[in-house]
Amino acid sequence: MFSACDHALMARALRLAECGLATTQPNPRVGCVIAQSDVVVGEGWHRHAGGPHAEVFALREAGEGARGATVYVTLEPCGLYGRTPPCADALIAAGVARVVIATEDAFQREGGAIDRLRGAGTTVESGLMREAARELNRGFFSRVERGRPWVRVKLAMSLDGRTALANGESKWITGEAARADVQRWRARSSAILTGIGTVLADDPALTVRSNSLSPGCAGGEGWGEGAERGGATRLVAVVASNEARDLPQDASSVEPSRPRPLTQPSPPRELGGEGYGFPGLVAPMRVVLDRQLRTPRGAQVLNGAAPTLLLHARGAVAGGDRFVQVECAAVETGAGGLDLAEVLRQLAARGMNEVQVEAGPILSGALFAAGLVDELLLYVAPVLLGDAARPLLALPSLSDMAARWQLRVVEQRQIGEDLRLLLRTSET
Ligand code: AOF
Ligand code: ZN
Repeated sequence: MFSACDHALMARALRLAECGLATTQPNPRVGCVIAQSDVVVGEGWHRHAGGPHAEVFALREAGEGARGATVYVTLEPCGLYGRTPPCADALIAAGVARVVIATEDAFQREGGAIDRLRGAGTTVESGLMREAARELNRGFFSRVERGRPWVRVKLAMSLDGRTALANGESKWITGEAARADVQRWRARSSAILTGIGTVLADDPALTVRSNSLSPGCAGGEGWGEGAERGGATRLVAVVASNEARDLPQDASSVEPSRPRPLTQPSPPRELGGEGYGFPGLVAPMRVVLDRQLRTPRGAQVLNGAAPTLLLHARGAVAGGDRFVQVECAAVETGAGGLDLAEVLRQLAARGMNEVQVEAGPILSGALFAAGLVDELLLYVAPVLLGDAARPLLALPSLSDMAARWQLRVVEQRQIGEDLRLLLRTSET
């Protein structure tokens, strides 16, 4: 059903979508390519919530060139009025002949975009590179389909599985490259979740220090895994030149049907990089599970560098005025503290897609034990810390191997002197 050219153009749309990795929250990352057979006439990606969708940028660039063209879009076009008008109508008005979709969008279930497009005589095909498209928006799909964010637990350990000395000293187990890498994973997250124990022990800022991020998108140095993804630039036989270019915002400046030079997509430069030096970055919200509201005055998570949410037990009282700058919300408590499933429901209700847990062994272990972890980002430093040092996770002891937590290695890589493993827990 799909040709090699279809694959290459959808791969390019996926790379474009990656440009929004740190900027589209709470919206999905979406890319779009419009082509007349194998000639790209327009392309775009979604930059930020409230702004035009990927399809609109691509249609603007294609202008009249969209008539009779094929549209490759990484997410089912919207059929509903949201913050912007439905893309289905824009595609019909532009007279495109065929729409190829990588994956459906449960959020648009009521939208009826596909039926509307077909009703207007447009060919619609779905499922090209679906897995890659779902991978790009694991968090968005998790929130929309399961009502909870995608949960990634980040941990760093020694070769012998220890995270800190017995006295709690844990700084610098991993090297600088690994610590910079963590920043990139933070940047793509909607929230960084920690516990009051970590706040009291380490006083982390949990912000994105973006001088370690490069704003280059899709496959540049800036992202954890972009480099070996994609391949559209090698596959599509329409490369006119390698010169860098900017995506025009004004359709009138575009020559229709001009072969597009398939170079690295430019980052969304028109967005200001307020405070972070990274264009358009949506600063992840810092979320602290602080049952009794013990976060001390002067704690770095209370600085104004990013939004902060303190989740506490019902009836907890904050003394003084130290939380005036941050948001506090009550969560039901269970046997072991705050109800973690409820915490995640509340984060989803606030539009959180990907949550990165950077906490100690107790909170990380409790999330594991409750079956609420999707992904483990594990840095392994080539050091030994000895028997008295602290373990990776506090998990209940098992008497039966059948009850073990089974993970699957998704990726392994060396980062500086350390190893990085990405593991997943569920079938997702
Ligand atoms: C995007 N970008 O390129 C596409 C989206 O109300 P809005 O404008 O924020 O629209 C959000 C929804 O639109 C989003 O959740 C998704 O279902 C759909 N498609 N969204 O932000 C895009 N194509
Ligand atoms: Zn849309």
